[in-house]
Amino acid sequence: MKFLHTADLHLNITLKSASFRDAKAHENRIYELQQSFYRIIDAANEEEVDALLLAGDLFDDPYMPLQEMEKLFDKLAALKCEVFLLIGNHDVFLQNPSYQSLLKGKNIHIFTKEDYKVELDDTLVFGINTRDFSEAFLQKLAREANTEKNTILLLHGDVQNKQDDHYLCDVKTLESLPFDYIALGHIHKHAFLRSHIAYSGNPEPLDFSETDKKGYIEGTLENKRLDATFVPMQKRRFRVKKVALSGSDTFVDIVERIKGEVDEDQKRNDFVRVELTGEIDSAENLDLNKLKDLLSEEFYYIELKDETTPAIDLSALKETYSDSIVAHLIEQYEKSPSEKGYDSLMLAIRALLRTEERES
Ligand SMILES: [Mn+2]
Repeated sequence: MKFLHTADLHLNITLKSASFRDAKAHENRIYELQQSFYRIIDAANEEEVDALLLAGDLFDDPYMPLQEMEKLFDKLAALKCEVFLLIGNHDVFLQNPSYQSLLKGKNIHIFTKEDYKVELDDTLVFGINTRDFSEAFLQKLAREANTEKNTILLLHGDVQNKQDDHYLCDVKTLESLPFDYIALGHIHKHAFLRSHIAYSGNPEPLDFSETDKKGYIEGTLENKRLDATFVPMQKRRFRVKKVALSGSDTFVDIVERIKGEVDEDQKRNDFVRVELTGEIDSAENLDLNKLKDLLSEEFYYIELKDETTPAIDLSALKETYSDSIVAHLIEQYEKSPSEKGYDSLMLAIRALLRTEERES
């Protein structure tokens, strides 16, 4: 049997305003996230998979407009394959029986505590919703998975970090169970924790904390032998670039430096955050609004973060702190200037100035 595994689409999510200051960009992104789900549905059709595994958090809010649900249901019901819909921590509203009856169709399966197993020809598909998880329940399913048939288990939660609010159990426990493939959801970064235990991650990133490659997992399971691979598919990536400025950079220099740091393709398609570092002489050269306006003509999305530090004017300092250790250090440096010497001089001066600030 052939399957496609995806999770964490968070349809209808309100994206954090920090990443989307622009309302239009935000709206467009919500639309793109929906489109990514439809592209996955298309992929399931084109690849002629037998099962589409949705490992939780397909939705985001506790509510979902009925019309959208119906549209989505129609898409899923039109698929030629079986659809397995696990209820993650974000789509708890699916626990509501009226939603379930709306979504359940002949090819759409929602797991419950009682209906935790679906039998396809040569495969058993098991699922435990986030809210229903317990190790005892897991062991119960594991006993039923001791069979000649192929076995798949869907789970949604963390299996690596005990601090997570939705921690389930550790990977070693999962590894000890007789499932041939464990399809995980919840962690957005895709990862094969073992050759047969994997987070698919989400197919489109949500913000700047998700800079990794996105896609879904496609696999086949024949006579309990698994062959699974990650398939990249995302439309846009989030990219964080660091640009180090130096004291003498003019406004035009800074614009050119930023442009030079980003590929043409990335400018047109990606969400780019530029973190400006280094020392600058004059804050006037770093008018972020003016910079952003100018760059926005070439970038699909750009945001700037100022992490520069003001340059220190050595001769002015020497005068202010004449006959002090600061002046002495500067004079020592000026006798034999070097790049390394300059760095340690700056460290020393900043430390001294901070001490003085605290004392005054
Ligand atoms: Mn989750």
